Amino acid sequence: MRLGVITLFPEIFQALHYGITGRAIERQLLQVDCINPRDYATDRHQTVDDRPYGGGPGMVLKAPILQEAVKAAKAKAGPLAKVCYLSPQGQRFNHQHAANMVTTGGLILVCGRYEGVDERFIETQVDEEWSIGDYVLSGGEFAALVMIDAMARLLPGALGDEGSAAGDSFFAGILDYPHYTRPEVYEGQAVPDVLLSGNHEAIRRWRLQQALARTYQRRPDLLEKTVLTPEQEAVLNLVKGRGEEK
Ligand code: 9D3
Repeated sequence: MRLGVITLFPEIFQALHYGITGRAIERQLLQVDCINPRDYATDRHQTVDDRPYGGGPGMVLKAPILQEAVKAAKAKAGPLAKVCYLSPQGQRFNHQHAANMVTTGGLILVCGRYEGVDERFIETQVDEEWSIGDYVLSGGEFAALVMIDAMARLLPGALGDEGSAAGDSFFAGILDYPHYTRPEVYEGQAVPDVLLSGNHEAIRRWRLQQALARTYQRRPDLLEKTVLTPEQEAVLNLVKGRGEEK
C-alpha cells in the first residue's frame, strides 16, 4: 500500500517505524511518503497560512500551496490516489472503512493545522473528508497515524505471531474476552479455572461467552450492527437470560 501524507510536521510520522507498522514498512507492504507544504511556499518567508477572510482567530492553510503538495503526492502515490482531508467535519472512521481503504490503490491523507484549510481546496481537490471521533485534536497528524495503523494491520502479511487480521475482523463487531498470564494468583485473584483445564473446546466457549457478555453490557450498540453466527446468537441469548449477574 502506497500512502502520501501532506503534513507540516513530517517528523511525527517517524512513529510509524515502530512495532507492526514498522515491520510492514520494512517488508515493503506499506510505503509512506510525507510531503511538506512548506516546500511549496513561494515567498521568502515560506508562508503556508494566512488570516481568515471575515476575521476571527487563528490562521487558515492556503489552497494553492496545498494543491501543489497534492500534485507532488500524486506523482508518488499515483494519479488515481484518493485525496482524503482529515478534519472534525469528516465522516467517522471505523474498522470497515479501514478495510475498504486498504483495497483502494493509492491514498493521500491531508493533515490540517491551525483553524483548517481554505474551503475551496476541499471543494476542488479533496475526494473524501474523515474524522476519527468526537474530540478536538490540534491537527490531522495523530488522526492520520491512527488511520494508518488500523489499515497497516489489515495488509496481508503485516501480522506475525501477534495475532491474525481474521481475529481482528471477527472482534471488530464484538469486544475482546479477558486475558490472563502468570502468576496464577495475583492480589488474591485466581485465574479462571477453565483456562487451566486444558479443555480447548470449553475454553473457546468460555471466551465467546465472556466476549458477548462484555459487549452486551458495555457496548450494546455494537450488537445491533454485527451479524452473529448461530452459535454466537445462542450464547448471547444465554448471556441476556442471566441478566444482572456477572
Ligand atoms: C479549536 C478550533 N476549533 C474551533 C471550533 C475547530 C477545530 C479546528 C481544527 C478543531 C480541530 C482542529 C484540528 N483537528 C483535526 O485536524 C482533526 C480531527 C479532530 O480534531 N478530531 C477528530 N478527528 C480529526 S481528523 C483531523
